[in-house]
Amino acid sequence: MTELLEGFIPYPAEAADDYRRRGYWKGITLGDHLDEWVKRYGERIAVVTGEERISYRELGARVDHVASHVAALGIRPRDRVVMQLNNVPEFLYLSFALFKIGALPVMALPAHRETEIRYLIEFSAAVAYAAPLEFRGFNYVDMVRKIAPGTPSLKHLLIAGDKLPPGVHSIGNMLSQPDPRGAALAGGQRPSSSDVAFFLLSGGTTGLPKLIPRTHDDYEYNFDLAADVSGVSADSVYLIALPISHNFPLGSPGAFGVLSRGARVVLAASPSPETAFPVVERERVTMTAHVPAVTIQWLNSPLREKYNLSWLRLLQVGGSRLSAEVAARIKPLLGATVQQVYGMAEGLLNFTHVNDPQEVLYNTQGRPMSPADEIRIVDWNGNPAAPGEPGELLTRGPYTIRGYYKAPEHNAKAFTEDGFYRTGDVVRVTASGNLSVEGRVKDLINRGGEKISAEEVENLVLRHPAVLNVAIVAMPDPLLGEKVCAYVIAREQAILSLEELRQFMDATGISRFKLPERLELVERFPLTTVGKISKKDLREDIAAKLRAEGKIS
Ligand code: AMP
Ligand code: DBH
Repeated sequence: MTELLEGFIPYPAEAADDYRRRGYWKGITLGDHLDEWVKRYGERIAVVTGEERISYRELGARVDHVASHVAALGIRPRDRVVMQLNNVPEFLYLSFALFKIGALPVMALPAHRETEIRYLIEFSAAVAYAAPLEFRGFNYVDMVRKIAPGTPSLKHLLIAGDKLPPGVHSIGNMLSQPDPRGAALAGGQRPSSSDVAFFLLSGGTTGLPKLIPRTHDDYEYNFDLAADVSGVSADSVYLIALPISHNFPLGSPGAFGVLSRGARVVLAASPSPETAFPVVERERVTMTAHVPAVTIQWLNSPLREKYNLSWLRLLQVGGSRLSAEVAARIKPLLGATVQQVYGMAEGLLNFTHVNDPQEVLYNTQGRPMSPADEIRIVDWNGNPAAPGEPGELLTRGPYTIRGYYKAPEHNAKAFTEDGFYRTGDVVRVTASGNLSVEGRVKDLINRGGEKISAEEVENLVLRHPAVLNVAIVAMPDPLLGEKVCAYVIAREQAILSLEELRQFMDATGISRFKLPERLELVERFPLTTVGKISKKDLREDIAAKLRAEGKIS
């Protein structure tokens, strides 16, 4: 389509021409790429889920079938669809179906709850919502039914699972019912490769998640190059244990990069050793993506001895900082080479390479994957940091966005005038030329890879009648890296416990991983020289307390 999606900031024409000329952008939509893979890899197995093995040919047929069904429902090019499917094949059928008709998935995570989902449906004016009926004891249809009366744009519920309640569309049934309008696809308006294909979510620094528009061209380059850098071949067997809608298991190289090579995607319900190890053994999994907390679980699990994990070649770890000690245990205990991945849904991906020396593999977060990735490291004044000194990482390139969707005010702060994304990460270039992630400028808590905006949590805590003021900070945690700690000044006479605060917040329907895990009641906050709350002092305070209690070393 020629007209731009409203609220989308495209790559400037000159940069786009350059990326095309240099062959980074191939000018092919994700739906057309899938057709190509189906043609090329036909009867090879594309997806394994439980006992079921789905060939490329079958995957292609199911995608087309679902595409005609959703088109027949009236879902049109550029309509937004909030997708909250977990690691089930329906995720792949529906996302590619939507890419084909040019409708735009908004990739929510299974852990999101009412607050986030209501916001995403409202903000994107979504016409449809897709989810499992139930996952980990939570009923997504009940949740969206609470939301729906307040979101008039929402017309269709597309649900995966058995025994569905009336009034929802079963994605499973779409596969078994005759194709309503095979021609819908051929006749419909076809998306162009420079259009937005879908939205990822960012941890965000202010309030609720931001929508990250990824185009067909840029995302294909993203997973194609990531597949090269992580050595995906037709024989690779890639386990998806983290939530598939996250950029890491989706496209770094993730499901899409693996499918682009004729290799095999194995879906697991959870990364826990109980669930994942039997699958790794049975399916002879050769590579997977972890956050550090999962790696630590795998390394410490007694089940490691019970299963044959010897096919595992490559363990990608990212999302939050992996400690060198943990990195060094991976090869001896799991037999796999570690690949550190420092990535972001906004674009830039950094990788260590399997042949790097141990010093690089264990102590750095790798280097940008594309020769066209531009990076700058700047000091507090925005001037280039001295070589080897830490500073904020800014980046621009053929797969890094130029702006969040419909967020002009935030974009003015999050991007430089010449289009660099301010990552908010403090990094340093090591002697080997790799990046070391040292910390953050942004006010985020990174709970084992889940990014939590301090401001979002603060706004919720402030609604509690006993709370006069609050500051949310990260507290160190040996397993997850960081957890949420709430410093609260209570109103006079008021009494507040952590349990009560958590229950109050839980009742608002926020994701549970965002709830404070420690409450510190104080009479005043430490202030900076200009009179702002000094979160630095609060972070040091809680770290000292945890050390004194023997909870961290
Ligand atoms: P998001 O922008 O929400 O996709 O989150 C990306 C952020 O996660 C990055 O900007 C980093 O702060 C953090 N991150 C991702 N990978 C790593 C890693 N390997 N080491 C340290 N931090 C990481
Ligand atoms: O944390 C992230 O967002 C992340 C980490 C590793 C990511 O988006 C990625 C790889 O693609």
